[in-house]
Amino acid sequence: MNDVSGIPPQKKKILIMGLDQAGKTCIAKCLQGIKHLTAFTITKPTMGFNRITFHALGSEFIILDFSGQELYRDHHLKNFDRYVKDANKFIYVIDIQDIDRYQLALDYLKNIINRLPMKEKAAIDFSIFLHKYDIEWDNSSNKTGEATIKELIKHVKEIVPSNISYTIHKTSIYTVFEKSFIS
Ligand SMILES: Nc1nc2c(ncn2[C@@H]2O[C@H](COP(=O)(O)OP(=O)(O)OP(=O)(O)O)[C@@H](O)[C@H]2O)c(=O)[nH]1
Ligand SMILES: [Mg+2]
Repeated sequence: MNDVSGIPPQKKKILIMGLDQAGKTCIAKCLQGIKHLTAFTITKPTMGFNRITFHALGSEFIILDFSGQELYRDHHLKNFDRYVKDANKFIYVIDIQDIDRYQLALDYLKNIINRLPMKEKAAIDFSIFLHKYDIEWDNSSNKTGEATIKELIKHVKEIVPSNISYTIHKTSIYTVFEKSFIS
């Protein structure tokens, strides 16, 4: 479909992966510009994956929001080259409050990277979200908490090969509402 200028809108494909409960569906909603609180409090686990299409900034965005449940992880990995084909952005989400499952999250990341085709390895915009980095969590985190995150980042850097360019972000859905607070 053409836009008013006659130029076909650019399609941008974004993949979001990570373990179950990491916050991927909430992040997908943030990316769509959804900001009503119930969208983040009433969530149910994704089955398989959600395919979300929306238009913004003159582009058509397609988000593939994958379930992180164990039941689906192998299937996603087996079909990963098909899903990731022509993707512009890949977001891997780690729940930083789920310390007990850091290793599992790192193993899954490693498996995904191993299956990344050469073309996408070179071209994809790759981000790792250290998610649920809520203000309260940040404020309450003691030196041990900070050290744990530093260790996690160190492991992420060991896993992602140097030929992939990537960025690491501290994220929280609560920052979406930050500007609405009066005092
Ligand atoms: N504290 C906190 N909770 C969050 C944040 N983002 C999401 N959550 C909560 O985390 C839970 C899981 O969120 P989802 O977005 O459904 O998680 P998911 O990664 O899509 O999970 P699956 O679909 O099972 O793979 C929900 O109860 C959310 O409200 C965040 O930034 N901070
Ligand atoms: Mg989900």
